[in-house]
Amino acid sequence: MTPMRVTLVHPCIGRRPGQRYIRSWQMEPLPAATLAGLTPRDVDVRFYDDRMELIPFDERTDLVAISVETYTARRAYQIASEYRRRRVPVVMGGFHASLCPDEVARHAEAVVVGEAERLWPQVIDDARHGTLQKFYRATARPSLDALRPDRSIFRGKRYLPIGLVEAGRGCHFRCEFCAVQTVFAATQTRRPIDQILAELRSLKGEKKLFFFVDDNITANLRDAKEFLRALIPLRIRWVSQSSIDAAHDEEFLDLLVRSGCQGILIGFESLDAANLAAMNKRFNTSHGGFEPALANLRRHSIRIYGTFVFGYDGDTPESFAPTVEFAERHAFYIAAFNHLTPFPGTPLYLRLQKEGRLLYEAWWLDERYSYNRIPFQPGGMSPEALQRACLDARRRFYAWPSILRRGLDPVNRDNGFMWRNFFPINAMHRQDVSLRDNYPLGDQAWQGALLAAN
Ligand code: B12
Repeated sequence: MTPMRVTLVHPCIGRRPGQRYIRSWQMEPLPAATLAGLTPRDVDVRFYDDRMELIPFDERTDLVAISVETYTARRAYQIASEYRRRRVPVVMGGFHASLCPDEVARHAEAVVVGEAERLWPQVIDDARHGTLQKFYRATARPSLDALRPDRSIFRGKRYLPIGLVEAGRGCHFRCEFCAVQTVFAATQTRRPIDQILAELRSLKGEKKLFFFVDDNITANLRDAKEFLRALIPLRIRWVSQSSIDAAHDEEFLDLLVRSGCQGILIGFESLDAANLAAMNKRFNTSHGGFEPALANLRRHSIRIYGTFVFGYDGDTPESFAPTVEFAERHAFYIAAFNHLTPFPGTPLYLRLQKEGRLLYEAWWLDERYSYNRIPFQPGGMSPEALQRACLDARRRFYAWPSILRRGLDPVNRDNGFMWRNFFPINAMHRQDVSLRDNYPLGDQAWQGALLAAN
């Protein structure tokens, strides 16, 4: 008997007609490896990454599983239509499926709402018996003990040589705009340390840098410290994401250095205290705020990926220049200057909807919408002015003189590996500024109407 075959698909955001997808930031997608690891051994698993290869829609398969984020929803629905035309059932999961299950259900035979760990074996079993249900809902957060990502699906594909590893999932903060707090109800789960260490050891030979994809590696500082202590003997290099409040803890800072931390992504979001209060992110200003925290991180040679968001009501055209100056003065390794994005289901989305400030019914599906457009009415400027000012901020930060100045800063030169990579990484971001601007959501060359699921 031919074994059951499941085809996993990681969609891209979209595509301009006749052009390949943007080549930057192509890292191994963990959701696919996680699902592959949860799939029974007797199932034949295929994997296609829409960002870098053509999906062979005519290849035989019994079930297609697509991971959907809000930005990739349009493209995911196009892919689902292709399979539906060939009568292959499609199951969708991921952040967007968890935020908008009813919308996703119109494009998928089955929707997994929430984490897959406890639900995926059931989905496979039901698909095997032709009894797929419409919804599979996680009723509680699953333990991460059984997580065994199967990275063999990535063989032969050209990804950045970075090892993406989960140490934990979720964050305890309730920032108004964040999809993570919405999906995980502001809770965090963690993997047993010995399992993370075993995974890291198995990858150490092939990966020069690890990225712990945790939403906030310091969501529980005591557990984070225990994890960092256990990391020290491995002698790896790693980066992750953290809230800034941890940068006031000397023991934590010391453990960061000893465990091989090279850089931390920190969501500064805004220099304006009223904006931070509106986003429910007042903790950013605890212990004297950004300056002492950044001085501490610098003293320990921790590089910073600073992220900022513009469009809260306290922002005006005058908010941008001081923010870019701040990022340059502190010589951030890289930085993001994003517009505020109302992801469906978040408290921010619900508030803007109530205030009548959403400019599209569902921006992620709207043909008029493209990457970087502002989907809501800001308080302190027009949507167009906000879009332009974000673009200008990126252009300024990634202008060559700024790259050079930041690259020569002692904190960025402190480690040979990170310094060698500073210029290619900044050059990639510089190129991305224009490549991603107004990028289409969905493949523009895709023809026809989307086929709805039953
Ligand atoms: C790593 C990461 C990235 C990496 C991507 C690396 C790569 N592989 O190429 C980088 C840095 C490039 C990145 C970029 C962006 N990201 Co990002 N990223 C993450 C992060 C931190 C971790 C993702 C991850 O691997 N998680 C581990 C996996 C195993 O967990 P998971 O995805 O939740 O999957 C579980 C379930 O959702 C479910 N599941 C997932 N897919 C499927 C599919 C099926 C069929 C089933 C059954 C179940 C299922 O099962 C899994 C196991 O339980 C998440 C936050 C997060 N907690 O997930 C944000 C996150 C996914 N990113 C987000 C965003 C917005 C972006 C950007 C758009 C940012 C920007 N403005 O440019 C870009 C572009 C994204 C794109 N699609 O091109 C948002 C998405 C929100 C949303 N509503 O969709 C998130 C949730 C962060 C946030 N705070 O809101 N990102």
